Amino acid sequence: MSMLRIAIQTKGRLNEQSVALLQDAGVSVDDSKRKFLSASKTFPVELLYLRDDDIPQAVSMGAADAGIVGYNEVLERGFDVDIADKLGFGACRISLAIPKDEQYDGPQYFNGKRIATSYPAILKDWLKKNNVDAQIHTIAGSVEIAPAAGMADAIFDIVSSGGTLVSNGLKEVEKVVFSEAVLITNKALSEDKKEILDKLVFRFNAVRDSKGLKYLMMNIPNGKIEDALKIVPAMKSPTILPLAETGWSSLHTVVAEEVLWEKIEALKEVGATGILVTSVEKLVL
Ligand code: PRT
Ligand code: ZN
Repeated sequence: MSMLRIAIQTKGRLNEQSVALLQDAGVSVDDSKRKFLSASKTFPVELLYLRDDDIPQAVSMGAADAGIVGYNEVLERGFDVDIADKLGFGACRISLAIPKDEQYDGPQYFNGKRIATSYPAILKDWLKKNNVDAQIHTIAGSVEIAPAAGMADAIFDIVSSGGTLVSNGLKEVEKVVFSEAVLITNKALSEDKKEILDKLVFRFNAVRDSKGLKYLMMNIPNGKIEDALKIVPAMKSPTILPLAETGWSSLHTVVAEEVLWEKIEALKEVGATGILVTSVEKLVL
């Protein structure tokens, strides 16, 4: 039987969430005896552990059928792969930043400047689009120290909270690319591998759709059901079950976590009792 080979980051920022997402989707791999390649016993997938830099190429060559990697790497490397899913973690942007006391008046600021980056291809493209003539200095790590070290006038680097820029006396002036972890796939997957991929993407969606949702159960006097439903509009039609006690029902529904407390308060107000909240693990819409 076919197996879908998925490349994930060996270690680093995306490793843990990639493994967690796969696990939530029913693809568990014995992590204790981790080799560079390990097969799941629960789903026809094997994991190939690579540096994130190498994942787009591995997928475009077919050394892996799919990969989980930052969109920033996919864009920079320029290999021809498909993006099968956006995974909702590893969010960041690639931005231009300059010393904080400099006056910034638009892209032309960078004319004649030296810019340090690990993303030369994306930067080159942006400079060209904006008609800017600047020097690109490609460096592998610690790009943010380049200006203070006198190696560059500006940087083009990944930003998430912005804390690293601040602590290096820099300010973000252009947000060029927004990125998150994506599932990339080889362009020529066999039919049976495509079938595995489709199942996996379906499961990823179910995991994502359940994020931040709570399942709510309560007892409610029959005369108040209508009021309650105004507070918690159900996804399709709500589940309402009669209770043994006449005149009362049990109402079940799903609500977003951020509005949970206000919904509970409003439901109590209309007479709901015995309100029980549990988490939603998967949601298949
Ligand atoms: O070893 P390997 O080559 O596999 O890993 P790596 O060191 O090249 O990459 P890694 O693990 O640092 O990041 C993997 C991916 O995580 C990146 O390609 C992005 O898609 C994503 N990501 C999300 C980030 C960040 N957020 C991030 N903040 N990658 C790097 N950073 C860096 C950023 O450059 C800055 O220096 O973290 C620092 C802190 O950022 P602030 O703004 O929160 O201070
Ligand atoms: Zn890397």
